[in-house]
Amino acid sequence: MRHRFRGMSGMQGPCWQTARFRIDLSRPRVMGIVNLTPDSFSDGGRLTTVAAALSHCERLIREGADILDLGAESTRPGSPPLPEAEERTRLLPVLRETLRLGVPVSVDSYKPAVMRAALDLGADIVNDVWALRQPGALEVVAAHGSCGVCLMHMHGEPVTMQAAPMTGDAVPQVAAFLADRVATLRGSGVDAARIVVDPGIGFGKTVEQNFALLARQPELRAAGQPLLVGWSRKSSLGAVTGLAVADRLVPSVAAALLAVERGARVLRVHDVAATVAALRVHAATISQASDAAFTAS
Ligand code: HH2
Repeated sequence: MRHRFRGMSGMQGPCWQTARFRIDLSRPRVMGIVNLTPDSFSDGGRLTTVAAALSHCERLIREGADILDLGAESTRPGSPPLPEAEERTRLLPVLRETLRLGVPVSVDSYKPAVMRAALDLGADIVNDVWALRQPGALEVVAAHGSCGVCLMHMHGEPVTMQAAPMTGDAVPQVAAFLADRVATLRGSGVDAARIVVDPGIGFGKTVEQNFALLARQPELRAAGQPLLVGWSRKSSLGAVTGLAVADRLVPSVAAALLAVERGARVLRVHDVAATVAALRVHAATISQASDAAFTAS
């Protein structure tokens, strides 16, 4: 088993503590999306067997994914909730296999029983679009002691969120929500190093609000935690480019890079290879910028 993160002793900068790995966030990390769903908005119905899912995960890792995010229920606007038993049936057999791949594995679920089952199997991270607001969810994460958690902002719920999106300036509202959720978790004994936050692009927000969250992303630092963002193939990118979901690679990579420029530390993406290539360009630029600064001083 390869361990990309464990054993990185002397890690000084930002990091994300997860069940098996302490992820160094001094450089941006790529979280590869693995949708085990029949109905996800951009890639549903592709990974219908454990073998297909596993081979997709292996491909994402070859392309440079630092983290895998397994989701069994679509949260696209209008999607109905999935029964818990069905979510477990889709998720757990794939999780069991992917935990052998040597990278942190995140589970995209808001149901406490599914989170508990995934953590019992050894999942590293809970990625919750409800930010642990479902009854019992916070207790599951707090009781675990070391898993990582991503707290995402969502206005309303998937079934109705786009029918009645947020009103007013989304940025301070999202920042306050995330800061409040972080404080609640900290108050329940969850160590700050375990927590990242996410503005929830597309979750009950207008196109303008989503882009305000990108333009003014540094204001979200008020939550005091590393930022994860998920722009990949989202409809706001379609709204400003006119491109169909299958053609949103370039806008997705552009948004990811803009987010990194504004401080994002984890990018949740479908297209890992292209995102990793863009990040290499970013890293090469950053290294020259700091060299220049060093030479000048
Ligand atoms: N977006 C989606 C699902 N989970 N989790 C986080 N933390 N941040 C996000 O932006 C986010 C998320 C929706 O995207 P996708 O998984 O591609 O689609 P679907 O929900 O239809 O499966």
